[in-house]
Amino acid sequence: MRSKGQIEHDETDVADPRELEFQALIDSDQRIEPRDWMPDGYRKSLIRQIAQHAHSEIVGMQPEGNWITRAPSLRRKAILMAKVQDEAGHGLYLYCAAETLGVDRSELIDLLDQGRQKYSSIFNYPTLTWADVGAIGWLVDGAAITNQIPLCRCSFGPYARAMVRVCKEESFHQRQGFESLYALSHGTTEQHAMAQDAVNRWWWPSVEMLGPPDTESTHSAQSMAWGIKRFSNDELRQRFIDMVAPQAVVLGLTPPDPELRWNEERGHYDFGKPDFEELRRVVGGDGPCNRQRAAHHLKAQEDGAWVRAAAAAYATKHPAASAAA
Ligand code: BYC
Repeated sequence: MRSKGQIEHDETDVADPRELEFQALIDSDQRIEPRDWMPDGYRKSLIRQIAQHAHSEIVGMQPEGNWITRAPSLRRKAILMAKVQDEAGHGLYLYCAAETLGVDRSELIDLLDQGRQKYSSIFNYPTLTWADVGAIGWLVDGAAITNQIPLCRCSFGPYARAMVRVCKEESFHQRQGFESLYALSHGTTEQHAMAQDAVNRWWWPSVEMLGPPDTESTHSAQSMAWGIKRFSNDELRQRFIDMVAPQAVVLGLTPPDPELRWNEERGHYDFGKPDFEELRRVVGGDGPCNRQRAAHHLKAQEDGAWVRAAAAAYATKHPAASAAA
């Protein structure tokens, strides 16, 4: 039988025995480890996706970091600081996972700063009020875990293992966002209005961040054949809507989608058409905050150069101490 991963090959291809072994591992749902042979396209695709994912975690600290100094209470400030630190940790696990594929994180970070690698569209939107922090936790982390739980079963071992801890922390982030938004929604009239306004602005970008529709997704078919992705962008989008639509009712907030309603026959929520033209524009660099996010990342890299140089010099002088740390 023709295996799923052979979709890009011509019938006349002479199969490389290493490729057959690789595909057999994928087809029997086992993990590919860094020491294993892998096709160049698989390696490249993973580096692309893991790097984009790592960059998203790091750039994703900016919109929420914007509210650390203005959180409304010490408790909210402590929670937000811990969450933003978690995102930094996720970025670091992911750069480590990418490094097992033979790249160095400094190369990836340079590619990001040169605009040659992407990060998630969602972080190019501004956080205008405190309620945006709750909306990000509920919707953005909600979309992120919908996408990332299946990645715990990704065929590449180091990526799949990194995702297990990331998903546990993201689930906690989603709950804190829900709780924060619930408090606002059930607070004063002004607080309720602020929560509703945040949901109005973050709803569609969160629905869109799961990627272009399947008909326009360039990588999905091959990534699914290789067991990198387990579900298509549209399947994940439906799962996300099915999760958050009933949660919105509990929150007492109305998603800005007049077509959102339960479809008994399908066993899913129907929803309106996301603005994929806007997604294309934002991914292409023309979102509300793309320039600000890129400039801030570059400045942080430059400002931190001396720390990296000092850490490297220390590691050279004291290799045993650095390995233990
Ligand atoms: N934004 O063929 P497609 C977080 C690109 S952070 C930007 O469907 P694929 C958090 C795509 O890269 C969560 N670009 O691609 C952190 C491709 O372009 P290239 C971030 C997008 O890879 C802090 C092109 O469009 N999560 O949780 O099959 C605070 C065609 O797309 C986007 C991840 O990164 C987008 N939204 O599927 C709070 C998860 N969508 O590369 C929370 C890992 C598409 O050919 N990544 N593109 O130039 C994935 O699962 C997949 O890469 C995607 C896209 C589902 C995002």
